Amino acid sequence: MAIVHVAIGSNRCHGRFGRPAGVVRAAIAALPGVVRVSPIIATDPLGPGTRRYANAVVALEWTGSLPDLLDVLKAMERHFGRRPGQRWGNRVLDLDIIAAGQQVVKTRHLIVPHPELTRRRFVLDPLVAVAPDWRHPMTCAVPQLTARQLRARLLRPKGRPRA
Ligand code: A4P
Ligand code: MG
Repeated sequence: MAIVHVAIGSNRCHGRFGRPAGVVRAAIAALPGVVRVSPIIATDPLGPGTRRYANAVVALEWTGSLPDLLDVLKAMERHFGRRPGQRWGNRVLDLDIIAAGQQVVKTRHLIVPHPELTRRRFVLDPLVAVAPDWRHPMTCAVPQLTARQLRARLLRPKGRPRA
């Protein structure tokens, strides 16, 4: 059994679930094995999106493989009405596997930990809420940096050395 962290994003309304925060709430209710839930936060779009996002991170217990979980997440995105479109474009639901303990996966279809995780406040803020002490298995620092430390590093003004 692995604890997997999944990031949830939405910046389009849904006919039944309403505004993006309602879509995220519905996705949290539909995901299997959820054991921890971050607050749902409103964030400015990164990339070509034109609307604000609702973002959250959950921890879930998963007994299968990570590719199987990705299949479940992609099926859920389709079920919520997501249609293929522009990369990073507006979407009703985006589900990304952020981390799975210390597992590292690099295939054509799946990269874990998510490669953009360390650069995104809309992922690190809710990740810190559910797993502040999770350690990124691939940072160069020894010991490897926790979610809380990665967030502090991202927020530190550029060029200012650590105290
Ligand atoms: N894929 C590889 N690794 C993973 C993983 N760890 N989790 C592959 C999920 N999928 C993974 O994803 C494209 C392909 O990535 C998948 O088929 C899968 O095999 P997608 O969801 O179809 O397309 P996408 O989401 O447009 O692309 P991508 O690169 O996943 O974008 P991101 O990283 O999801 O970013 N701004 C705010 N404020 N909040 C957001 O949530 N999200 C994005 C999308 C852009 N700007 C945002 C937000
Ligand atoms: Mg995605």
